[in-house]
Amino acid sequence: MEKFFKDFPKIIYEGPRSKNPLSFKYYNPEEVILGKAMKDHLRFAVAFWHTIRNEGTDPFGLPVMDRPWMKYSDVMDQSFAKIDAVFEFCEKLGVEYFTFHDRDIAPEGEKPRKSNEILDKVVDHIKEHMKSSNVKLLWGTANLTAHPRYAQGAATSPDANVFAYAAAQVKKAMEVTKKLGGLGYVFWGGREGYETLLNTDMELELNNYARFLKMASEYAKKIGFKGILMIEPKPKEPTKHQYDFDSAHVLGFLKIHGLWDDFKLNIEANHATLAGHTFSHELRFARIHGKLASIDANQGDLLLGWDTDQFPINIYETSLAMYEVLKSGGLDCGLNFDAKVRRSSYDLEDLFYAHIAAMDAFAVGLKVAARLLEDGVLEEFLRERYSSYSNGVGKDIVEGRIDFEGLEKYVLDKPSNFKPNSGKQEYLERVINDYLLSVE
Ligand code: XUL
Ligand code: CO
Repeated sequence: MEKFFKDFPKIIYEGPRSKNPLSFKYYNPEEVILGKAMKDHLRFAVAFWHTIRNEGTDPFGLPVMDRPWMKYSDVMDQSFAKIDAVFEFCEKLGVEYFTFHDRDIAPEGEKPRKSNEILDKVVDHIKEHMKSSNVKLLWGTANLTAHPRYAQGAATSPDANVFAYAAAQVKKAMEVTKKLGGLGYVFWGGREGYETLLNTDMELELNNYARFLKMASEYAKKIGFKGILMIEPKPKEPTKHQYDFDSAHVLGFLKIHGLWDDFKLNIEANHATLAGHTFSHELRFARIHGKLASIDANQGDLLLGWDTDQFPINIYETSLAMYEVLKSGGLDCGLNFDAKVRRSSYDLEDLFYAHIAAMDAFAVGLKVAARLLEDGVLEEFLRERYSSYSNGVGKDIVEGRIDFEGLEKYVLDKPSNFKPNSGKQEYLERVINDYLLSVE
């Protein structure tokens, strides 16, 4: 039954020439690209916390968004209404997945036992919707940042009681994610970090974080959860230094602590920017290590040093991102719009415009990336650029057949003024623009 979005049509593909702002110009869900439907390449998800729960508060202002599902005085009625809203919104938009934190969908009770009971009621309501809907859960997670007990971290809190509260919360969140058929479960180290080393036992905190993650992974196996466990890197915010800084950092951490086989990565574009990387850098690093599982699709603002979580519309970035996704053989989960409309975009229709623009931006990205791959332009260039490693001394290096002495012998009587071929960056940048400008 339509409750909140009655005034909106079902959003459909109308092609690039359509003037209808409530239609897709490029996202054509059933269109087959490289043997797979667009919707299956992309697996878009609506993020509950931004799209349903966010009312536009910021440190300087009150709620400004008129969200009819937030207007219920009874807290359970409101929780059910929020679920009704997410299903209705996804169905109208033609998005098949959503993501949530435990405390997005259900309020906390006075004891963890009570919180679990409340959560179960809401999860049952979700299950009811799922019986008659195509909408599914991409991944679930726990909110280990909002409550005051987590003010100094959760798994890395200085207080073991907090570690226990966090463990109980994640245990339950994993159970409900399994119950709802989630494709994955995300660990974002919300306050797992520090403000000052003066009061921080970094060694204990890092070891505790690893202990926590190991317990989580063991529990997932114990309950037969088949989804992917993922860590979502972020360098800072809310803490000054977050332990899950970036892909390289997290993968090193997994290796050091014997967790390599237990986790993959959920890469967020804006977190890459905060770490001083491009989005594609983070995706590439994850991909070449076989760890690219999912994406939080958003974008930051290069002029602002915080996590602005804007809807992704930069087609240059989405194209290079989808290139990494295709090279990776696809995502285990999908593209979650961890993105919010600006505070001044408070109409319900702004939620549609934002998602439509982002879905079209990734559809363009997918098309461009598929053509780049089909034509093999970048791959051919790389093959050529690194060709000296396919034979002669290069092959000996790669295959471990030569040492420093052999290499010295190889160069000793060669001319000193050797330099490799041009890197041709501008040529390649133009190639990418040509592909972007000819997308159909
Ligand atoms: C915070 C962030 C989170 C995670 C899930 O920056 O990205 O919302 O995606 O906890
Ligand atoms: Co995120």
